[in-house]
Amino acid sequence: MRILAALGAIAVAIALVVFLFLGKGGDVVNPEEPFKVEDAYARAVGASAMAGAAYMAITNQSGQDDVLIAAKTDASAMAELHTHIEDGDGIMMMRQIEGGIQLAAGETVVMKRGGDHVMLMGLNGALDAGQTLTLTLTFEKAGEIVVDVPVDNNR
Ligand SMILES: [Cu+2]
Repeated sequence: MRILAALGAIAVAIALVVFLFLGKGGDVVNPEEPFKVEDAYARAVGASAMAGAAYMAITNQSGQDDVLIAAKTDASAMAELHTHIEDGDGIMMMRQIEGGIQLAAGETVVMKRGGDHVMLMGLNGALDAGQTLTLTLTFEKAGEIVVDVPVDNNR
C-alpha cells in the first residue's frame, strides 16, 4: 500500500508539472533568445526605387512586455516602423507607428504586406532577389537584435 501511495504521489506531482506548463498558455520564455524572428523577407526593388519594405513575424520570448522602437540597416539611409491605415475614404495609407510596436510577453506580431512593415527609406542601391540584408531591431528593454533578411519576391 505504501508503494501505491508513493506512486500516487508521483502521478499527482507529474500531473501538476504538466498542468503548470500547459497552464501558462503556451508562452515560451527564452532569456537567451528574447525575441524570435521568423519568415523575414524583403521585396526586391530596382535601383531607382525610393524605398523598400521588410516583413517578418516577431515573438516576444523575453518573459516581459517590450516595445520594438527602431530598426536600421546598411541597405538604406533610414528604416521606419510603418503600418497601413485607411484614410476614411477607403484609401490605404502608410504611416509611421507612433511609439513603436508593442509586444506583450508571449505575443507574436506578424508584419505583412498591407499591414505593419519595416520601411527602408533612401535605398543605397537595388534590392536584388537572393541578396540578404542585415537588419538591426532595437527593443526598449531587450536592446538590439540583428536579423538576416533575404530579398525574396516569392513570399
Ligand atoms: Cu511604409
